[in-house]
Amino acid sequence: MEKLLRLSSIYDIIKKAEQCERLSSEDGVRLFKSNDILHIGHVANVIRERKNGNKAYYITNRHINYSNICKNRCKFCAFSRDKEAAGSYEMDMEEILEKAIVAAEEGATELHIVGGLHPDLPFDFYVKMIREIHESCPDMHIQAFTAVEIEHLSQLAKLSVRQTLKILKEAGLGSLPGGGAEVFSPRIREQLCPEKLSGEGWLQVMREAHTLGLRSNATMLYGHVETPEDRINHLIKLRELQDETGGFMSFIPLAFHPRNTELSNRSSTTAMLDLKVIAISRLMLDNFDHIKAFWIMLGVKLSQVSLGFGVDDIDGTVQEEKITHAAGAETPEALSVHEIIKLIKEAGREPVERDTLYSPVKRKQRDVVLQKV
Ligand code: V47
Ligand code: SF4
Repeated sequence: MEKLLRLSSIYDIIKKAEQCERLSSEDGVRLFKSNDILHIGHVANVIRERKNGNKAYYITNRHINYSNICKNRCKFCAFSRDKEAAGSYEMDMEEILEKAIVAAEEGATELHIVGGLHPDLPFDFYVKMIREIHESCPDMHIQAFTAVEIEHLSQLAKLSVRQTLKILKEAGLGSLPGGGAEVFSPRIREQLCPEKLSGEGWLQVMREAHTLGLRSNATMLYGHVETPEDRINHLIKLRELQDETGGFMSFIPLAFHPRNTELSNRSSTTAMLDLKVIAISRLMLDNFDHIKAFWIMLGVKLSQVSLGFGVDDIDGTVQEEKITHAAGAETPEALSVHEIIKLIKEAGREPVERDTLYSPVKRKQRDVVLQKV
């Protein structure tokens, strides 16, 4: 291996990463331009094992996409609809609460709640949603609203982002998911999602959340029109904010699904790109504890393989995710805990059920057997 590695054009970068030296943007771009996936993956795996040992995390969770009505028109999104358009929907409070209660009864520890930027639901609706779920399911962690939604809510409430976050936190919000980050490059945002909160705006919402004690995830949507340089700049911005706040829990690379979007002429990501993005993210984000494979987007099989390429978390049972499925994802709607455990064990890893904040969940054996999801 060492002999082969010496012949590799990225030998110096692999050695740097192995010695825990921080990689520069030039290093990152060179890694993307290399096809030496086995050496990149190997060193990402070394770092992953130093951070997480042999553990592979999963969570029992449920997604609630409360509405697909959105005033933005991101070109990569197949989920959103105008209010009057065919296929638009919004769940009422009763429906949302029922989904939350059923999820709690079925053993979920987390609800992942996101939706479009609805033009006329009032701020009170969102606060009430969090409060009522929190009151009905006090043990459930509510991870809700991307930074983009938070900014939208602050405009509805005519309050600062900080004040908006404080009110939501008091109502029971536990943490923020990592969506809406896309790629921070202003050039790409102008091209794909000009109405969306800017990259700097996204980072500022996360900064505010972290300083209020609300932790969050981070994402990057890749495989559309971005360049390796755009990806690396994105990762470096995340790394800088993490140095400042330490508030990010995990990073989730999101593979673009083109079907039913304005970019439907583009092809889906390849396994080579998916594994490179995962492994290079693990190497660049030296201050992130966790790299998560969202199996819904990555596919179940590649998610399993990714456990040897830098990933230590394969998300969870998910249930009823609509955003990727609207864009043609062929993955199932949900995986059972038993299926997730089998995937992890077959990859030679030790499955650990975690809660949102990465504490292990202890269940009685009987409860695991009875778990419906
Ligand atoms: O913000 C939209 C992306 C995100 C498409 O925090 C698309 O744990 C692929 O952020 N193809 C929402 N992606 C999902 C998300 C997420 C998912 C799982 C876990 C977590 C977490 C966060 O999905 C959006 C956008 O970046 N997206 N359209 C598409 N066609
Ligand atoms: Fe709206 Fe989010 Fe879809 Fe953009 S990605 S159109 S903000 S739902």
